[in-house]
Amino acid sequence: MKATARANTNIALIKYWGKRDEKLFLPMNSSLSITLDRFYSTTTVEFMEELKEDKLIFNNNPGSNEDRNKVSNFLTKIRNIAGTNLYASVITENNVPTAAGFASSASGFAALAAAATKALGLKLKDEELSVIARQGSGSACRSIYGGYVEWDMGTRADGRDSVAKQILDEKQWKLTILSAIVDSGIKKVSSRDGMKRTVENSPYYKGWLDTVSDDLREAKIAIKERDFQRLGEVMESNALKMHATMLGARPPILYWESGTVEIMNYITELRRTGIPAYFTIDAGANVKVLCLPEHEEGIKKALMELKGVLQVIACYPGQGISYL
Ligand code: 2P0
Repeated sequence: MKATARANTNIALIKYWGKRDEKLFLPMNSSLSITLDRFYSTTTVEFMEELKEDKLIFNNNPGSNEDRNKVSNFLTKIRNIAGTNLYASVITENNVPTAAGFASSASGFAALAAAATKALGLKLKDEELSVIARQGSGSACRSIYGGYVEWDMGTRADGRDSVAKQILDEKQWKLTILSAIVDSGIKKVSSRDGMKRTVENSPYYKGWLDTVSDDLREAKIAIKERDFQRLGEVMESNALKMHATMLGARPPILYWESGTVEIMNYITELRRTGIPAYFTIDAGANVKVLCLPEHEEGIKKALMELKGVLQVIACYPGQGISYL
């Protein structure tokens, strides 16, 4: 009753921001992401008769109480599906800069869902696994698949149709995603709390909901036609809109650091010189820059020279869940 799975993290081009059901992790809008090849979580789950509670080892350390509770609550959902009450030992290695605007919860819960369900002998389709992973962390439902992935928000109250699907595999369009790390500290407001506050009281949230499905439609057309400029423009605009909703919340949420703004200005300038590149920012200070592989080296070098940038890592579209 033991299995190990690896899941890559993903970066949203069209963001998930806001829940309509917090218990089931049902989103207010559909979203679209690229699974990245360089950042991943590897998780081993073993269910054992002798355990009196779930055990967690996270990057060679006992996890925090909060992490343990999240993992345990999630495992209970899987225990209920499998009809078992055995506790498990969970050992997870995160090759993701945690809590710095990289979605470590996406790869973490995708790997945990895959390892735990395999350890219990459940034979699931990718879509069923996606629905389960979603209930650990919304963005985890996208990390089941490689390449370009859409998470359909669904309409059902039980969440069975709120599921991700691959729209293009990782080999079908090679783009570069440069992850620029400007602040590796613990972020100030979790995305969970940030999105909740925005839904509750930002007057701009309505503007988000009114336009995000058009953004998604446009991004899908751009991907289908391999139209880089169109994809970049809608991605960047969508990220800025998401951050604008947070600035309108009370108290406001600002994830950007000076290095964040430096990169945004640099990328905007770069486009004026005729080089296409676009940025996106999640619930943190780091910036991901989408560019064509032929421009990757030059842009990476220039980003490294910016004052507020600590590190730049090049990623490409990566694969979905694998079992080790
Ligand atoms: C995304 N983010 O689409 C958006 C954009 C951050 C900004 O999904 O509460 O860790 O666990 O469902 O998935 C990060 O939020 O939140 C996220 P929960 P999650 O990638």
